[in-house]
Amino acid sequence: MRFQLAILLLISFNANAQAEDGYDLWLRYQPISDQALLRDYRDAVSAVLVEGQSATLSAAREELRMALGGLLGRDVPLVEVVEAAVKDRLLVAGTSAPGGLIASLNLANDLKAVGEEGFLIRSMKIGGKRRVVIAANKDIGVLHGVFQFLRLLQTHQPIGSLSIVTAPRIRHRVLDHWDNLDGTVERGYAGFSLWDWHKLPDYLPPRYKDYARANASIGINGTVLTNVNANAVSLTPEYLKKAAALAEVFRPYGIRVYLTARFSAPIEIGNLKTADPLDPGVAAWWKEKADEIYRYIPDFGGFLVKANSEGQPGPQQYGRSHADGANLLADALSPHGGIVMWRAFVYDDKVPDDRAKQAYNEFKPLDGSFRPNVLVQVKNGPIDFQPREPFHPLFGAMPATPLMMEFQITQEYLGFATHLVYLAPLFKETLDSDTFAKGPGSRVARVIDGSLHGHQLTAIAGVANTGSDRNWCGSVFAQSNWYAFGRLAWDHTLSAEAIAGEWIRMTFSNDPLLVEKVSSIMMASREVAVDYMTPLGLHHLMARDHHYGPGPWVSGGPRADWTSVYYHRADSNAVGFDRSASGSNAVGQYFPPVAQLFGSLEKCPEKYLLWFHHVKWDHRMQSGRTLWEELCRGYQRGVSAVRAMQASWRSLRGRVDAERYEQIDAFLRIQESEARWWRDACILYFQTFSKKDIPKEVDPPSETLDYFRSVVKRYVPGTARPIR
Ligand code: GCW
Repeated sequence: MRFQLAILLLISFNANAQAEDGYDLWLRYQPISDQALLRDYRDAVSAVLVEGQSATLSAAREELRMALGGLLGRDVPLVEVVEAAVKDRLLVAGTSAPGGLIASLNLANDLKAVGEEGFLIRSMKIGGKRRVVIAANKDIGVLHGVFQFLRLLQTHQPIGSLSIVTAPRIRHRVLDHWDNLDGTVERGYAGFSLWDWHKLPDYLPPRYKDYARANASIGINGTVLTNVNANAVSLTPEYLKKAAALAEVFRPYGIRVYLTARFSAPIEIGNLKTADPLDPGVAAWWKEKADEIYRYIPDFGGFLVKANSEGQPGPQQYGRSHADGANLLADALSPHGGIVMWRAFVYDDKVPDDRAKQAYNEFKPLDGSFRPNVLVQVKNGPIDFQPREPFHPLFGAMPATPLMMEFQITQEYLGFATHLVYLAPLFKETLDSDTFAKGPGSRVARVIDGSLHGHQLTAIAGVANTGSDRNWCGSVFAQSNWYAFGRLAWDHTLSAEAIAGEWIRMTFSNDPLLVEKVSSIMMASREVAVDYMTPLGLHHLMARDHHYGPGPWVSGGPRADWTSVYYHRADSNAVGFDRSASGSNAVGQYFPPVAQLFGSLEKCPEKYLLWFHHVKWDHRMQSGRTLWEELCRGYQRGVSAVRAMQASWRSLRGRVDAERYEQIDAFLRIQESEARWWRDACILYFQTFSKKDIPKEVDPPSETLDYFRSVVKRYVPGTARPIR
């Protein structure tokens, strides 16, 4: 008896643990406990009719069945024809394909606004009955609409008089996986790759479908399966079959597969002597390769390419330009409708110019020379996904070329998965920056969505933070960054706060106190990380190679532009990189009002101060304090804020399931201790230049500088490694 009880307890304990281990992401569909709301929802959706037949519509049905069953605590009948449920309040979803109920509703005009992937959701009276209608032009729009409707229920929104019309503002909304064929993930902090290449194509675990569901629920419609530090083997038939199997799983969810193309593939897997883009044999090889890929994957999206950057092969090896390289691949893909996403992340320590200027110098002259199916993929800032960067000067500077955004969702420079850093404020900061390319209002978002320069081909990519960890992203809060990327890719006008609110409600609960506290934590968190890592425009201070923890002293080694001293330029007088007209003149790459703002020591926003200026330690800041004092206080503010985050989280004990609560609590402890590590190491290091006392309101360092310099971290996850 006792034994049975123990087993029972064990089972129920495990069941609870399983239920909240983070696997379900924001698609938990937990029962709604607010009885009034539950009655309302049950009343509004007592049956569901999804019109039409396709794999995508089956996915919509399956999602509705599962979600409504969970949320409403009972099975909601899925009916085939409207008569069967005529007495009930019905949810109707579908396209206006002839013959159906939706076709009879005269929505044609409204549906013009929703394009191929968008949808409308409307409360309507049909035959005297109240109905919720989800309508779209294409099946995938119906699926997106279903997810949006479920989001309304998950976040406890009123659904009595709905009138939603939405379409994505950006056409290709893509996750870039830096996943290697050996299962490792470059800059991945959530275990190994999601793609089990070894068992593909035969074994397709449920996780692949759940990945597609999660992406579809936030409108992501593409996935680059392989690392930009590419391996040509991924283009061999053996691996194309594997990629095709994934594409098959993702297809009903509207997600296309892309691959990275290693520029030297014609040599490595094609036995050619050259990869010269102007060589007819090379062009023929890529054409044949593209044809072959489309035989395996008829809706293949195209190629993402990193060329002539950080040791990757590229057209410049043959004296050709990036445009020559991109156009070669574009011509191979264009008969099939594929696109090339050609990265602008190029810099070379042999070039005697500021690294921040090199992508612009290289690409701006090529404006207008790319094929129509090429996008140039630009990182949000001119260096490399730092906690804060000004927007990349290429945005707005290449009007004749579609530029796409590359954000990093994985937290390479933001403490990895254990630091709680909500990235929507970072994404928004870039998207909302005004380039002044065509006068005021020329925001980066308008470059990306094509509206500024009239481009139809538009795209945005996020470097994924997913992996084999049960919770997908290495931590629950890291999931919010995947979520936020997708939501902003769909609609960059959404606010970071609104997105956080949705995510919190779906991921934790609708408990108002919890929503408020977690939202405050999240909204502050990016600024907090900037404070304890790189305040006032400092950048690239992290440890060498693995980028884990502080390394402001990093110098020497193979390349100057991989050291910290290259970027902070501290001396006994001052600190910061002079990119003004008297320095590298990187400011000159921006349009005049921006160049003047950034270029002036007095006017430059203090958050970018040391990015653009070499500033004296006793320079007076807006606060009246010296730069040195402000720097130290910034570091301290960061640490104090993490402590406040911890306290706020702890006040929520009991409002979150124990498993996730404890993990988050433990991760916040890690974050607090690493924030101190950053603060102490950086302040002590910079003090060797400023020779000034540490202000008294700053906690004294716990160790000596020698100690911090001696810290060696081994086997750090996500570290780049040879891929061949
Ligand atoms: O941020 C740097 C990373 C590299 C990465 C590179 C890139 C994939 O440290 O690991 O390589 O950027 O974006 O190409």
